[in-house]
Amino acid sequence: MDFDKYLKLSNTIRKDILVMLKNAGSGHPGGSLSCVELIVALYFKFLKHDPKNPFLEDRDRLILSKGHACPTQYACLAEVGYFSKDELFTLRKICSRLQGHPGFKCSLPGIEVSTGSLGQGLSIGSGMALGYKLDKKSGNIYVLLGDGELQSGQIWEAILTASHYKLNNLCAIVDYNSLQIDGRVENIKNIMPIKEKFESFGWNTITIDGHKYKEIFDGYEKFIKNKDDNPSVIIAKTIKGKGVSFMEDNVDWHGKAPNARELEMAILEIDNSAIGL
Ligand SMILES: Cc1ncc(C[n+]2csc(CCOP(=O)(O)OP(=O)(O)O)c2C)c(N)n1
Ligand SMILES: [Mg+2]
Repeated sequence: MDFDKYLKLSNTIRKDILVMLKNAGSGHPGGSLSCVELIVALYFKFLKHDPKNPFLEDRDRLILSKGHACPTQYACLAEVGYFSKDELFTLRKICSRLQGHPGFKCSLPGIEVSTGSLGQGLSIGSGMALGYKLDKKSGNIYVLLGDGELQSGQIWEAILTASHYKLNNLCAIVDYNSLQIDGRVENIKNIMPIKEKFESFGWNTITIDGHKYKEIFDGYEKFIKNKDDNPSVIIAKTIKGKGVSFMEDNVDWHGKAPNARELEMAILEIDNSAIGL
């Protein structure tokens, strides 16, 4: 398969994220850039959705549990046609529908739930997946989690709940970039081995490189085609700040906006890159 279209989209979305953050003067570049390919593949290939009808019955849903990465989701939603790209530049402004974390009450088309307080998204996603089962709806629920976020106890309650209720319509995705707000996950509170932990709770596990479209596509297809009763998790190895050399794997870029000069350097790099190959 030719992934050219998706590689171009990666670059467009990365540039949008950085311009939005520079314009806002704050935000989270590292964790936004690490999940670009994972989110692009959903909105542009795998989600059953309709940008002109955001509340489509039986739609697939994405819950951005690591809500601070919303610039990536906003940029994808605009690019795929939920709202105008001009609105991206209202990020983090007073009265904007694009707040620094996704807000359901902002009525931005495509946002299913408010997130940003880490640890809650998988519980919400499990509830939605269970609701779909009870209503005999065919859609799937995807929940994007941070690796640092897996330190929250509530996540493990949700992991237990999802296998108990046989939520095979639920796909967790772990953006495993090895960094959290203040350092390396393994030094702050080690979560490894994640694969074995999920398996011991009765989940199917799929391990991929979260920047390679071939592996991402295979991972989502495996989840969609799965016929057993288990929920699935895609453990995606990623690089925080991916695509901008001075941000990559650098905890300093967890939560600050680039200045004009840094933005210029970043855009130049992205324009000259062919990541995801
Ligand atoms: C309950 C809660 N505690 C603290 C924070 C502040 N916070 C925002 S991002 C972050 C680090 C998250 O790390 P990780 O889940 O690994 O995300 P990523 O590396 O993808 O940015 C923290 C602690 C929060 N948003 N919610
Ligand atoms: Mg992380």
